[in-house]
Amino acid sequence: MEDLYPSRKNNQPEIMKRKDPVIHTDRSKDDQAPLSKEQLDSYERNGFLQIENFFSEDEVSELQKGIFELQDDSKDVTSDKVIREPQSDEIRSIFHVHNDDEYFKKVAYDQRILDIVNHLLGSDVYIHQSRINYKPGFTGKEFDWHSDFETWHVEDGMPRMRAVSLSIALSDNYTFNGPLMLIPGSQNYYVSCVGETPDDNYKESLKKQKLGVPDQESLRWLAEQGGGISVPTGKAGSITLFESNTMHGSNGNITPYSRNNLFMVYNSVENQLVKPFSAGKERPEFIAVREGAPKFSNS
Ligand code: 6CS
Ligand code: FE
Repeated sequence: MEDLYPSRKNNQPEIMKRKDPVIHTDRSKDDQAPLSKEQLDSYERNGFLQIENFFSEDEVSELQKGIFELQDDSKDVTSDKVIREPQSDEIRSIFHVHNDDEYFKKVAYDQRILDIVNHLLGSDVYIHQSRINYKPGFTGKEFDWHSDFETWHVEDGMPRMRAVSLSIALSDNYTFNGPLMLIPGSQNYYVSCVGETPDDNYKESLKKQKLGVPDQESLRWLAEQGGGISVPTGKAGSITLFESNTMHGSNGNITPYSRNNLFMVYNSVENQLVKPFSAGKERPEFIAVREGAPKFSNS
């Protein structure tokens, strides 16, 4: 299959134009969308959309209980799915929760969410990746700038930009506790990065990503074209939807306030994974679903 978004193949970075729509249902069908025209405009223009109070207070309490129970149960577990911080044993992420845990499975396939992502992706969808990210107060570490799509394309063989990430805030997001930062408009440009992907790169990259982090000049350019950097703050229970190629990252957390979220990636069934575009072997199923994913539609 043709590589429309080459990266980690050349020794010079390059900024290319996006070759896929941002919203995959025709805009003439806005009136059938579970989002308002303003929300769709904003997602299309900025590459992300925050919806406050998406989950009720009761739902948030249940979700919080769920993530902390799982964290506690995983404390002494040695598993590739449990990612620890680079310098300590603290849990940074737990992967594949939509599959391994009945409660999170129910959340992942919440009909309100599916209606939105079905519309944005213009097809049935399945979950490509899910994880809980824990960023504890005082010690939580950063995520450097990246486009998720770049990694999924290069390392997982995701052909097109037709996936959307959903982050459910499970603690209040302030500007100062290491919240998600996004570059508005960056979904429209693809930064082809340098560097060759070693085997089993994920063992390192899920602790600290190095490959697929754009060069400083490209990042500066992206921030300039987007008029700066956005930080959606708000209460636990809000959600942020962001397009697979939107450039994002987050700072470390030296405040006393933790920042936790449940993160799920929905991919179009018409965009299923092929062979990695510039990495050797496929990453494991718990990071990049290939088989047996249930498909969900809004019809
Ligand atoms: O590897 C992944 O699939 C995800 N994790 C990181 C650290 N970067 C790319 C992507 O978001
Ligand atoms: Fe990411």
